[in-house]
Amino acid sequence: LNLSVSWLGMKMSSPLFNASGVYCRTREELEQVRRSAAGAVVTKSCTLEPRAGNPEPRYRRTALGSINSMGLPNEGYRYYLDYAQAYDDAKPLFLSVSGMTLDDTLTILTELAALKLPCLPEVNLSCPNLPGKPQLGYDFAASAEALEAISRRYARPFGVKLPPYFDPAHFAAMAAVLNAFPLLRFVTCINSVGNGLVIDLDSESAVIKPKGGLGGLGGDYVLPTALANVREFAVLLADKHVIGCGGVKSGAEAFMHILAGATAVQVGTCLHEEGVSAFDRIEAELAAIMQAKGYQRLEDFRGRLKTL
Ligand code: RRO
Repeated sequence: LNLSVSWLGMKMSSPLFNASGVYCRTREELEQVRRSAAGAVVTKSCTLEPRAGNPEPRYRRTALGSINSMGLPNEGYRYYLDYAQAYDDAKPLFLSVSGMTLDDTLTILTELAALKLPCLPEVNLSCPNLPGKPQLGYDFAASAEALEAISRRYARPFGVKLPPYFDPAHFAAMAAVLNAFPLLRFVTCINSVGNGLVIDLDSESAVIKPKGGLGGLGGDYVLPTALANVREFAVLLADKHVIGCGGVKSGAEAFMHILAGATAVQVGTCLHEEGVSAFDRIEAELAAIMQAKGYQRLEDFRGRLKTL
């Protein structure tokens, strides 16, 4: 059985890695993912300056997943560039970038390019938790403008993290934007389902403090939405890779993401709750499913979703 993935000149021994935001803010957390069974490592989305993020409580586990309004807490991009410069592992490293402005993102990417590191950026077009700042991925014209500027200034392969879309017209509109940029080599679907409200019945209260309780949903809540986004973009972006993210907590969901067309699969809420041993468990479960179905490699079923 072979669970390795080769893509964009990189080789991953497993299709699983962390979703940006989980286990990746500090060097210690990044090192835990690097030393785990994960096939790659992605950093917390970074900004020009370090940020403390939103007031706590800002993450809560629920019966069906999680809600968060972290507010982009991070150590500032130089910290992650330093980590990338010192990084010496065959396991691919991705740098998640989420400038507060397009100019900030371009500044970070320009420095990344100058360092010539073997580290692909995943540009975050979809943070749902910055008060007063809409998710860029929901504005198709602004997304096109950002991708245009990134393609011009960075001039190297890159990826984007997308918000979930909920309508075929929006899949088509965003795909048309994305397909205009050949340097855009991968999209990660999906970020959290933004601005849900979890209410605690006993206390009659929201469960997180920022934005009156609104926050991004992850976990079981989002699996079908994540799969739909992976599937639609895998079909619409024929020569790009789709990285699946959303609701993966066992080998079953990882298998479904790959069946829907994902090249690799990120783990968020489950990793937050279980720690990096989740990678061993999920990989073993995925292997067992493949074994039972008679699949030897991920390519044997990737994208081969049946429809009725
Ligand atoms: O830090 C956050 O609040 C956050 C970000 Br940047 C993101 O992209 N997605 C998310 O669920 N939380």
